[in-house]
Parts: sequence; C-alpha cells; structure tokens
Amino acid sequence: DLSLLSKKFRGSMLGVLTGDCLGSPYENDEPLSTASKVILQKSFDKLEGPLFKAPVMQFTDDSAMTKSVVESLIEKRGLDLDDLSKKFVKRYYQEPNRGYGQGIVTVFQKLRGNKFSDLMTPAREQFNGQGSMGNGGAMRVAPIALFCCNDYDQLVNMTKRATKLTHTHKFGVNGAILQAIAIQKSLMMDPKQALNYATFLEDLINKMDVIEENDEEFLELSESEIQPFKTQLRIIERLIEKSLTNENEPHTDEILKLLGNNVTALHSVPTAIFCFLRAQYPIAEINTENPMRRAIQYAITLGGDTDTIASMAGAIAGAYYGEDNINAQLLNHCEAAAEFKELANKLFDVVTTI
Ligand code: 8NA
Ligand code: MG
Ligand code: MG
Repeated sequence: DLSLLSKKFRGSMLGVLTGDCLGSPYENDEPLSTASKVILQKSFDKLEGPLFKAPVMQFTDDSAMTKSVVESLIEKRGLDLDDLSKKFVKRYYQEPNRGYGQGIVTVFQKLRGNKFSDLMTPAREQFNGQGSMGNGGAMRVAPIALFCCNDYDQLVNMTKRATKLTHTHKFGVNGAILQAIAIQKSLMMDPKQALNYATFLEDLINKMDVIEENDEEFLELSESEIQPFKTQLRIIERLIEKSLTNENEPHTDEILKLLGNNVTALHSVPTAIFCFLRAQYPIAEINTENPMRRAIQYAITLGGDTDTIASMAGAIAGAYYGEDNINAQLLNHCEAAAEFKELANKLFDVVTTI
C-alpha cells in the first residue's frame, strides 16, 4: 500500500523533528516531577490546540544532521560518504549553535582541515582512538531506514558506513544499527493490527544477537558485556511485562537505572524503543488518546537526553503509525516542519522510482 507507506515516511521524518523540538527545552533535566509532568501535559495540550500563537520551537543537531542525511540520499539516490560528510560539515559551520555534541565538532574541524581527502580517520581518532559511543549516529539514521525500506542487509551495511563518519566505537555503531532496524521494522508493519511488544522485541533480539556476535573472542566477559544491546532489549521486555501484568508499574528510577537516559547510544537507543513500545498502552500522568504523542511525551518525562530520546522514539512511532498521528497544529510550532514533510515526500519518490 503505497499511500500508507508515504504516510509512514512523513510520520517518521516528522517524528524525528517533533521529538527534537519538543524535547530540547528539557535536555539534561532530572526526570520530571509530578508537578512538572502536569506542566508538560498542559504545554502539549496548548500546542495541539487551535487558538494558541507561540514562538516556533527550534530544532537541534539531531534534526540538522538528519536533514543532511535525507538531502544527500535524495540528491545522490544512495549513500555517498563524500557528499554526506561535506553536508554535515557545511551545515555545522552555517549554524554551529544547534547544540552539537562536545566531541563531534573535532571531527568536523578535522574533515574541513584535510579538505575531505580522508573521511574516516577523524572519527577513528575520537576519544583517544576509542571512537565515539555517543547517540549521534542513531539520532540521524531515520532516512537510511526509510531509504532501505525492506532490504535488511543494505540497511545494516549503509548504517554502519554512514555512522562511521563520526562514530566508530562499536556501541555507537551498533546503537545506530538497532535504531535503524527498529524504524525499518515499524515501517513494514500494519498500524491497524495490534503490535505485540514481545514479538517485536524477540525479532530485535535475534538480529542484535547476530550483529553483536562478532565480539565473542572476549570469552571471559559476561553476556551483558559481550552483547549489551541484546541484554538491554531483554530488560525492556521484562519492564513492559511487569507494567502490564502484575499491576506493578516499574518506578522511573528503576527504568532509568536499567536503561539510562544519557548521550551514549547504549543508554538511549533502548530507552527510545522502550518509550515507543510502552506508549501503546496508557501511562499514568499522560492524558492523550494518541500513542505517538504519548511516546514522545513519555520520553521527555524521563529527563536526561530528552531531545534525542524523544526524537528517536518519534522516528520509530512515526514509521509505525504514520503522519495521521501527528497533530497538525503542533507542526505549526515546530521549525522546518513543512520542509521535513517535503523531504520525506522526495525521499519516497526516490525510493519508489529506484
Ligand atoms: P559526541 O560524539 O560528541 O558524543 C557525545 C558525548 O558522549 C561526548 O561529548 C562524550 O561526553 C560522550 N562520549 C562519546 N564517546 C565517548 C567515549 N569513547 N569515551 C567517553 N565519552 C564518550 O556527539 P554525538 O553526536 O554522539 O552526540 C549527540 C548528542 O549531543 C545528542 O544528545 C545531541 O542532542 C547533542 N547534545 C546533547 C546534550 C546532552 O548533554 N544531553 C547537550 C547538547 C547536545
Ligand atoms: Mg540535540
Ligand atoms: Mg540530545
């Protein structure tokens, strides 16, 4: 169904943008108190209401880098690392105050310094040669997941290559792959059929089992050290199970202790997937019938890297539900919403004419 698929493209791209715009004012906050959750609820209600004229919320590095990815995929009709790195760097120097990560700016400086003659070394030199394990690869991966549509091997391969321009630590790369798989999987599902969280997670677990199995030479390590993303996915399953079955909702502190909410991929990508899956069901102190809004609002209540976690949860939710679940009034309050919608349409045209 091409019309549903195009709605899902727009849903995912607008999910990235709205999660980022709505989440960024709360970046680095503590998990929200009950009082703050009430204020957040009111502010979402107001933004979705008809008569409210407020300044437009600005997007940050998450959407800026996603924009470069989608523009490059459209122009080049595929992944062109030379073009993509130039777009990242150009956009950074045009608007350096979009809240970029502390480390990634060094990569941009070095790429500009070597005039793009060596695309891979700057990222490898990050953090004393460890490479970045930040969530910067995952936060910008949505257009790649949409581009690859239902080609799984292409998705994994392209995500790896695009991520390694800035993030070479295996957590940074595997986190981007996990986020990409979650988006692609959501894209291919029928939003009218009930989503079984356990089946969804089981598939991600099986896939991460293969992706993380390359590291098994470290036999003295425990499974959670060898396959940390797979381990986190199992934790998500238990947390949701717990909240649905024995009326024993896990406390936010417990969720954050287990999943995290910081700028590393390992402690934010699983959290975003959790927000998407948990938000299919009602959540205390969040009043909405819309599970996509619920996912983004819930991600923000967890505090920490709110723009990025809300944006990643929005990318998955948008790929699943499509643009119909994004409030039109809300989009008027997000910078560049019309542009993101247009880019989603152009990407869809490329994908369907390739
Ligand atoms: P990055 O590559 O600079 O990584 C982000 C941060 O993660 C770094 O600045 C380090 O603090 C830490 N980090 C990553 N790898 C290592 C390592 N190997 N050893 C030690 N520390 C490490 O940039 P990025 O593109 O991954 O960052 C994305 C995040 O930055 C997003 O949240 C985005 O919104 C932005 N941002 C985040 C915050 C925040 O603190 N919540 C604030 C402003 C901007
Ligand atoms: Mg940001
Ligand atoms: Mg962030």
